[in-house]
Amino acid sequence: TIKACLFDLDGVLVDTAKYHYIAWKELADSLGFTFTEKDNERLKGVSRMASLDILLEIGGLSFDDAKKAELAQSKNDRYVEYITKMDSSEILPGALDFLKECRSAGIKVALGSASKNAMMILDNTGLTPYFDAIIDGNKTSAAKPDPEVFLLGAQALEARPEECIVFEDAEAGIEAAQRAGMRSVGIGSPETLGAADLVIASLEEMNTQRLGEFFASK
Ligand code: B16
Ligand code: MG
Repeated sequence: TIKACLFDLDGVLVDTAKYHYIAWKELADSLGFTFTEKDNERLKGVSRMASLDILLEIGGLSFDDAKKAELAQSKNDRYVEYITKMDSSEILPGALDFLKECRSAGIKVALGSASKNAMMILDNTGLTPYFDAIIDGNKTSAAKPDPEVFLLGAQALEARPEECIVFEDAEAGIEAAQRAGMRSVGIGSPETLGAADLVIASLEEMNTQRLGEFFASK
């Protein structure tokens, strides 16, 4: 049986990747190199400091830890300016209905995000009340593909890994789910998310009946 659904945030419930992109691009511009939307794909699901390392590698630059902390801070300040203005219109199609359905079907719901800004995004979009547990970048010490974020989610919901389904848009997130012993639904394209048990284009294609039917046969 399915007892819990664990959701990634960026790319699954909201599209904050575009704000991450603008903020990283502004940082790259200020450092004098180009950062493209394609480059930004490499940062999805990756923690803030690991993202900075990738960005600096693209720019061919290296800095000491103190300077890196300062750069990450300035990127985050810009990013927070954007997400402060988010509202419920930015919830991705199908996400709200599916969260509501999970709740009425008695399925527990947790967030499993790498973002340290997850709480602000959930509050601004009005999604906070739909979660029984919120595990974000402030509560974890290891980044995806480490399974920590999802194992903490399952623990908070008192569910066993085999009773959990993870919803993820990033390859590293699907790997994290697998390492946690959980089944997964990839949101995006089968080319990148082929390791997931099921891949759909968006949560618009999902409902609790389909979820139950698909995973009962697995
Ligand atoms: P922050 P998710 C991730 O969110 C983003 O996909 C990734 O691009 C970002 O670098 C990371 O959060 C950290 O975010 O700088 O706000 O702490 O997909 O795990 O919900
Ligand atoms: Mg994501």
